[in-house]
Amino acid sequence: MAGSVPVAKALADIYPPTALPTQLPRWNDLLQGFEKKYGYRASNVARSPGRVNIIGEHIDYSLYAVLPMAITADCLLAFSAKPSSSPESFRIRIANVDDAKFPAREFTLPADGGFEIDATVFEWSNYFKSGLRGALELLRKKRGTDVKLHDIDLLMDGTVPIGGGLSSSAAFVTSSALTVLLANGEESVDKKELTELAIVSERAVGVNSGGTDSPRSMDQSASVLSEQGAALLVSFSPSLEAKPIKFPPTHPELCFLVAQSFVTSNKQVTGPVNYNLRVVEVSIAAAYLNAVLNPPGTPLPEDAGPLGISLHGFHDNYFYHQTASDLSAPKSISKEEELNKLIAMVKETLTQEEGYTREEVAKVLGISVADLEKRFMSKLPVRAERFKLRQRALHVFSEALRVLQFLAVLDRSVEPGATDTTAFNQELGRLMNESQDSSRVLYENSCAELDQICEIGRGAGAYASRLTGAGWGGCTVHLVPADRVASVEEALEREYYSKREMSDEQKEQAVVVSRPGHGSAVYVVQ
Ligand code: NG1
Ligand code: MG
Repeated sequence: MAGSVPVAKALADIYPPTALPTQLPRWNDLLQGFEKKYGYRASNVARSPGRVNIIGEHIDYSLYAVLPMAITADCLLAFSAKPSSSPESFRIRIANVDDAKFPAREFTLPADGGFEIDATVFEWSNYFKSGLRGALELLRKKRGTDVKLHDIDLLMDGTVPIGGGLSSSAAFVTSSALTVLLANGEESVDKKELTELAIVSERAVGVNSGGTDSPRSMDQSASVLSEQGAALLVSFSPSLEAKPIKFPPTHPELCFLVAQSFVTSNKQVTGPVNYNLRVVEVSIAAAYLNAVLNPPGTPLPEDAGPLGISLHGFHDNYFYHQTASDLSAPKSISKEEELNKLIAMVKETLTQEEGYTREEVAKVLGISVADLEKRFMSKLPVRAERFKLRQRALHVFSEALRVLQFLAVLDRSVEPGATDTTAFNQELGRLMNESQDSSRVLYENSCAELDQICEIGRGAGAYASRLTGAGWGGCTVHLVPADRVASVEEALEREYYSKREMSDEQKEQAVVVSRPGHGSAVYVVQ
């Protein structure tokens, strides 16, 4: 996770060879556009990609590791800077190649960084401002309060679809912060610092917060820290860590195809019956298991976090270790074995398929219904008669296990003599398909359209098709051999997209094909 954001002298340092024919003209247009707009040439381009989660869905807020990757689609910010003429303020001019949709903005801001960002309205330049504010804080921390700030001119080109579950926001915020740091004289930017500042900055914009404070850091981590040809294992405990996991060079034919469903699930509106309800359900399930399986009086952790409930509930630091210490098995049992044990315990302990009422849960926890609601549902209001603790817990533990199994397959496939790539791909595919089954049946975060898209993908030759991101609509990811990409795209068009009313923009953004790509980079214009 250490090191600086790489400096690129050529586009080949940023994209895989297959992407160059489309990227070269795009970059030329961007640089020419900058010169035309501002009357002089850009000095640099800051670049951060979008991301897609390959496997590990709805387990980040239980603090289990997830496996996203950076995609080719990205946010580019061409920029140039000069020292501000005033010590009290500095000027930002930011424009977008799509100026009909994202009109140019100009603002003069106080040098002390004390400016507001109105998160209640959608304003595209807010994402820049939030990266800017985070970057200024870091600069002041490093250099003291009297940093001499620069005026910056920028032109943006973003290809990550907005609201498509590919984290266009993280791409925009990280490239903005990177720009501001470089424009203000940082010679190099530490990747870890950039990631951490972007996580905090994006929270401040407040958009897409969905009412939860899950470690959404997977987005910024994947955008900044990814390496070409590798997925990124993001783990959250004991602290945020990210480790590139290489796909074997013998898998050149593997592509990830991301297909939108164009069913939208607005977390703000549907949270009480989907995303937030799941967060509450897993927290209650952890408390229930704790009460039944751990010695009497074992408390729930006090550091319940900003929600006032424990998002740590399922993680090894808490329930899992305490329970594991009760087991006769030696401490050294593998994580896989521990997860398997947990799955078995859930099956024995949480037997009610139909779910649990508030009264039933409260009784087992030894608290009143009012206390249960206060403890688990006051910060995240939910609407539910019954909580499906068994199914949600089984999903979390089995999905965490699948992430480990996915890593193990990748590990085996890079061993010398491992030549049967098709067998490995099929195994990776099987795990991703099982993830989809678990989402559909146990976590119930799929929907008819996502299920249909997955069936179409698999039918047309994908090794795997699953929803990615929160679900209930949104986006799917397909593991596809390169020679089947066209057939999967055709099948999706014929059997899904052609049957829907779609705008031209949606048609353009429906499918994105990518291999695991580079994270953030800065390009120096020659
Ligand atoms: P998406 O829908 O890609 O934003 C959301 C959460 C993730 C994770 C996934 C489910 C936000 C911003 N992100 O992802 O942290 O919980 O759902 O795996 O809420
Ligand atoms: Mg986002």
